[in-house]
Amino acid sequence: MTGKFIVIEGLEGAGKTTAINTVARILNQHNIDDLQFTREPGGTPIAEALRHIIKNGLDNEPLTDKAELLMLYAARIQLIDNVIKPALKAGKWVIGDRHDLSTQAYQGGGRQLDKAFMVTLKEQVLGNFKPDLTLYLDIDPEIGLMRARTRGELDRIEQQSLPFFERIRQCYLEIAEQDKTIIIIDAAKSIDDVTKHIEQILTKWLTKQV
Ligand code: T5A
Repeated sequence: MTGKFIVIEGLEGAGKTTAINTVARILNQHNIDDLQFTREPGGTPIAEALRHIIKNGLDNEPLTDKAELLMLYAARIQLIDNVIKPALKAGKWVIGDRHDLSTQAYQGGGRQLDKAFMVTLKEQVLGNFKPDLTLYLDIDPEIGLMRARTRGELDRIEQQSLPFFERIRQCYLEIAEQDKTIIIIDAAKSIDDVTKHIEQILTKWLTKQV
């Protein structure tokens, strides 16, 4: 039996780290213990090197929006082919900290890259590969960035303006409304309430998988 791919999505400071721990705990309670954790961009040596450039830049050379997009897909396909697909094939369940929905929201909505180019690129790189379930933690970017700031300095992307993050949120919501595999979680609520909502959603979803 192949495993399933569950992804946690959301703006910076939405609470993805806590949500990932909650998902893992619930899977364990359902005797699903063989878990593979991934993060994007990243998760393989090459993908982690690309992550470093995407988040921090390199030697003050301007990173163009298109180059950023291509690096994200290069990192993603390294991760899919070398980690995610082999894990799923071996029956592991994969819990992803971000996946392609981030690209649609950040590079499509935030950077406003050409839609036709993005559609073609996605089709060419990913084909029909997609998560079985995505939990999108919806947060007002002002609140999310405030939470993220408590962690320390903001990286290259986190330093963008508020309208950039508002466009990203809008894009996340628009895509989520059209895709039944994406569930919206109100991440402005307390950690306890968010955790309870995730428990509820995931438990219900798991009963449909067996
Ligand atoms: N990116 C990524 C793209 O542009 N395109 C892509 O295709 C991909 C894959 C990745 C960056 O790359 C961009 C997006 C990102 O800018 P990252 O570090 O993986 O960077 O992602 P971040 O979103 O930056 O990670 P964060 O750690 O900021 O977000 P989290 O994980 O959602 O936040 P978390 O869980 O650490 O929470 C932050 C703080 O808030 C508190 C936590 O305790 C923590 O202190 N918190 C709450 N406080 C109150 N109430 C709640 N409900 C709370 N939930 C958490």
